[in-house]
Amino acid sequence: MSTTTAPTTGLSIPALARALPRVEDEIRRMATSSSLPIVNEFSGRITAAGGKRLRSVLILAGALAMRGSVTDKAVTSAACVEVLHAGSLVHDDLMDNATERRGVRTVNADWGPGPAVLVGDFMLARASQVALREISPFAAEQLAAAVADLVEGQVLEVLDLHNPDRSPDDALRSIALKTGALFRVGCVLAAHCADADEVTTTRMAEYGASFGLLFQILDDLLDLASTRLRLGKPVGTDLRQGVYTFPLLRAMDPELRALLVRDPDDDRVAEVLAVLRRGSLVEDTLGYCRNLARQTVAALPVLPSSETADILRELPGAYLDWAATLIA
Ligand code: GRG
Repeated sequence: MSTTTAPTTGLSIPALARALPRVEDEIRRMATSSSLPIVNEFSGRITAAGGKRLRSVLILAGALAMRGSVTDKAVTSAACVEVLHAGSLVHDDLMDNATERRGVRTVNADWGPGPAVLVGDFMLARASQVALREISPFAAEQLAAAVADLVEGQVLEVLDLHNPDRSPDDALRSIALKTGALFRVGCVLAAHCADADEVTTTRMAEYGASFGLLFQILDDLLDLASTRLRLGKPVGTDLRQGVYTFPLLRAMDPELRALLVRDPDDDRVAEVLAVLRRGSLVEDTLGYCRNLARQTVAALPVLPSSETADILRELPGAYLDWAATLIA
């Protein structure tokens, strides 16, 4: 989903639009804070290349909706989450042998696998350090727990590579950790920075976790049901890597199972995608996601009436509608 434009719901709100450049400044400061220029070059490259900044939008909108303003700590929280996210992408690209991310060359492609481990580690360490020093020990602890979740989610995915017996629930467990945890912690930090009460914080955590699941399931669906032209990147990558995702596992039947092989060539990938698209993959997954989007919104705490609270209510559905437009 990297090169297409995600929904910009909310960016018409001046306080939100003003806060995003502050987050960018913080990201740049953190990602280029090494005493070693070469580390700054690589850590700075992936973070400067952008990304949708969806996690930041959620954190800033959450802070605005709960407190009415975006504090420096909320800005730093968004930047820490983005730098952690980018660090995990550096490691993910290394594991996938990817050569491009966010339209720029990956660290592993340009500098090698060992340095990619180190650059990702630097980014994780710096984000944790800034969280401890500039937000709070609670924030640092929550972020560290989210990193552990990301790692466990990724381990679960690796353990199930090429496994056609992986169940949809197995896939959900993995993505709740590898993607849901960072959305969740972002919303928890937004509540923390807004001095929200415990009930509000718990509900924001549920909203974030559920949004993360929705986001990842749609990402997985697009890899199976969109096109290179619409998506701006190749499709079928999960199949090539042996990652059998939630939408595919729900569509599993004997015909599909017989087509799933290790290292499929282009013709086999095209055949699997064609079988999936002829069936109810899209309808089934979008139906599941519509329900999940409703659950996500229902998890929101009671919030004072504001434009930003409306954004938090609209964003899950807007994201789903946007993803649906990318399906062939
Ligand atoms: C040490 C933190 C750490 C992680 C190591 C590699 C790994 C374990 C975890 C991978 C987690 C991962 C890459 C999950 C996928 C998350 C995801 C949906 C990424 C794409 O997010 P977007 O589309 O990306 O928001 P942009 O580029 O828009 O920010």
